[in-house]
Order: sequence, then structure tokens, then C-alpha cells
Amino acid sequence: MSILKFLSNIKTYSSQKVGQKLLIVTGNESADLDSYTASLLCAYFLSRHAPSQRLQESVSTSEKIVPLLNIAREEVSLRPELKYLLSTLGLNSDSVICKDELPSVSTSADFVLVDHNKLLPELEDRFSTARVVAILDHHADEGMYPKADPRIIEPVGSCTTLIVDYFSKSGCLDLFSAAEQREIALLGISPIIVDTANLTSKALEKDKEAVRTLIGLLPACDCEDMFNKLMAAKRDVDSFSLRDLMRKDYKEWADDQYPSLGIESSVKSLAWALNKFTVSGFIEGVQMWAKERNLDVMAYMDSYLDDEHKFHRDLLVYANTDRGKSVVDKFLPKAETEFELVSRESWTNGMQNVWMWEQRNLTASRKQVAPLLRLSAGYPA
Ligand SMILES: [Mn+2]
Repeated sequence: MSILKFLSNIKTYSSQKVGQKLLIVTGNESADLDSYTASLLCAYFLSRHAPSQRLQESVSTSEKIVPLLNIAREEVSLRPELKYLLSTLGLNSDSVICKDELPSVSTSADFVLVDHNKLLPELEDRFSTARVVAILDHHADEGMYPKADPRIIEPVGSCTTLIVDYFSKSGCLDLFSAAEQREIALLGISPIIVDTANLTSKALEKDKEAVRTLIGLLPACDCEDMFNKLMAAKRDVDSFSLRDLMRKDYKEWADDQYPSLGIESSVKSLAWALNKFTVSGFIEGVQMWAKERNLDVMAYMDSYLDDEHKFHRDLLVYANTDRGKSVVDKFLPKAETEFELVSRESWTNGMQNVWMWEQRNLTASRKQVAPLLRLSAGYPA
């Protein structure tokens, strides 16, 4: 069964009785290429073979295995790179199941978490019974669900690597036809090369091995060309509104007990955004978003290549409340050293509660910045 058929079977599935269980494979709420591909590949593999007892039990008691794109349908247009990747497989975004399209009559769900390791409250609240049965992730371990099996949390470049590694070592690839393997390869290689700049940055041996495994399934593969096309699609945000820019690759930490934090990670430079919207216009966009999401702190990170193909990072932090201001006060001294921040005072130009820096530590992405911000806000490590 092709991926197209696999997805359309789930799409047309609407006749289940109340009480029937779903097995939902979901990525994190940024719903980036890695998150979605990891969930789709994992679900597709599971439809053929469940390598652990916990997964077997879950698959056999679930009505459907649903790979979930963890955003609402209206946000899909904010992910042009996903649209591009789907098109290379003859799919379009209608094939995808978004979080507002989950069958509403289901009361219980098992979850496989990929690309994050703590079930989002919104999904948990949707079902009267929600169990996490397996985790495959490359973020900091939040220490939940000790009985998940597998519970693989390793800091590789791309979570999709862990999916490919786990299922290929379980002999899963052999269960697919050559045509199906080709689709698996196209799907799997894409997020790994996007997340590791075509295996030149942050790629561990396991990432390289996964790409080698997948390339072996493709008759011909020009990874460089694939990478360039995916990145061009990902950077194609010129038509985006300010609000869209804030939520394209966005993560949020909100908890009644602690200040709420939002971080957007952009592949276009902050300078580009400030030039396009003007500094005050852009900051207004940040403020509006912080207000809309009820944030104490909003951060906007960028990473981009300049005309000479040199890699850069910048960081913007905005404190929306007094509570947020004290989070930033704690964050600042550590962040300045750890992330080698060089102030962009000429950009902020005396603005209140807004900080902008060039970030000289080029290895620190949101995976490093978010934990320090969370720690500064008092969240448990
Ligand atoms: Mn990821």
C-alpha cells in the first residue's frame, strides 16, 4: 500500500463507533518537516510491523493508526516545505490529518510521541483515556512515561533518523515493496538533510547511517539538489504576514504555575524581517503575538546563510509582562555567556523590554535556548 493509499484510508475513515480507540503518532507542535515525517514514517512502519510488545498490543487494540500533523488545518499553508515534500510523493496537503480533523467520536487514544517526549495537554484533554505507549525523540528528556516501549531519546540531528534506525534494525524495511521503499526513502532523507544542512552540521554517525540506508533504497538520489529545493521552499515566506512569521515554526511552554514562554525559529534573517516590516512594525508584530498567546516572554530566533554562504544566528527577546521581565533578568547573564550574545542596541534603539543580539555561538539552536529560558522561568529541569 502506497503512502497515498495509507493516508487516504485514514481520511475516509469516519464510521467508527464511539469508544473505539485510535493509535495516534504525533510530532511536536512546531509541526516542522522532521516532526511530520517522523510521525508519518513511524505510522506507516507500524501499519506493517510493531517491533515492541507495547506497540503490538496497542496496534492490535486500535481501530486506526493516525499520523498527526500537530497543527490546525489553516496553518498548513505556513509550511511550504511540507507542501513541496508531499508533492514529490504525489501527495498534497489534503492527504494530511491535522489536529482539528481527528475523528471527534473517539474517546480513547494511545500515543506514540516522536520529536517531543511530553504529550501536549491539548491532545491529552481531548480523550478520556490517553496513554503514551512509545517515544522516539531527540530533545531533552522531560522524564515522563518510564514504561513507554521503545523509549528512545537520543540527541541525534533529526528525529527521523531514530525512526529509520529503529524500524530498519527491526527488519521492517524488507516488508515493503521496492516502490514503497522508494517513498520511504524520499520521505526519510528530506528532514534529515534539512536538519543537518545536508549532513554538514549537527549530523551524528546515526544520521549519516540512516541517510546511507535510505539512499540504498533509491535508484538515484541527488541529496544536494533535494536539500537546495527543500530549503528554497522553506525560505519562501515573502508573502507571509507578521502573524504568520511568528507562528511558522513556533513552540510554547505554558503552565499555570510558571510564566508562559513562546519561541519562534525562523530561517530568514531578523535583518530581513526588520527591513521588510520596519523595526517598530516588527516589534509590534511580536507584541501582538505575545498578547494573542498570553505570553510572559516571546523570543524570536533566526538562523540563515549570508550571500557568502556564511552561517549566522540572531536572537530577539521580548518581555510582555513584569513577570516576563524577571524571567529575562535571570536569563540574560547566563545567555550572554553561553550563547555569546553581541547586543544589537542600534536596532532596539532604546525600546523598552526588547533585546536583540547577534548570537555568535552558532551551535545553540532552540534546543539549547529553550531549556535555559525555561530554567529562568522556574520550570523544573
Ligand atoms: Mn526534530
